[in-house]
Amino acid sequence: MDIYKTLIISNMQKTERIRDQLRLYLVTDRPLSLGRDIEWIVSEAVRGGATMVQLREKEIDTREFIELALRIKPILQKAGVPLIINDRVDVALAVDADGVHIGQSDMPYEMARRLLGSDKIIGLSAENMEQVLEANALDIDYLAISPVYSTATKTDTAPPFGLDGLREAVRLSKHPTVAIGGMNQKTVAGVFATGVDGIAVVSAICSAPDPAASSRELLKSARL
Ligand code: TZP
Ligand code: MG
Repeated sequence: MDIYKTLIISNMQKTERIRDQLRLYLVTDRPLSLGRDIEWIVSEAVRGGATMVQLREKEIDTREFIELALRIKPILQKAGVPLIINDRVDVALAVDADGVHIGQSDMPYEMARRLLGSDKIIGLSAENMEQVLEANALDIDYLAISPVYSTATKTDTAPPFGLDGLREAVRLSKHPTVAIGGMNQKTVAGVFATGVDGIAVVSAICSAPDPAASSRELLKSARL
């Protein structure tokens, strides 16, 4: 087989793998974890079926962030769940994470790709339909539609897409998609009915009394 065919097939395999991995995407949040360790939240979520994990740390030092990521990495490796670092390409490189998630005001996609290489996962947030379309020109691995619903977890967001907006974004995007903002037991069935590949969840897992059970319940409700 020629090299181009091989490359196209391996790209398609990566895309299909990421669609599966997006299904239940835990995004960590220290203040919302009710004093419990991030390691414990992550282990429990994975035990309950979480398929991807993003470490999102806005307050801690670089050193602490790296040490946390190095403690989380073996937990996820054992479970075959990718470790994604929010914003910090330097931290992702330092710990050899599986990828990064960047927002519209973080490092530009092309720079992140140049630093991380073609094998790593790079996810981007789109906050409006124009950004959904712009992302079609980029070789990102997934697109987060942000936010779908307004949420107390992050209040400085763009206006929410809502379900109709999410459905349109999924239709317009050529990338695997994940919905973020207000994903919980009540919203998950309607959200998956739009055709989105997954949900990115903060409070419904991090603040749940039993993060493993909550993860399991979310996946159960996601079954169409
Ligand atoms: N980005 C857009 S909304 C959001 C982030 C990080 C927070 C989502 O939190 P929750 O608790 O799942 O609604
Ligand atoms: Mg960011």
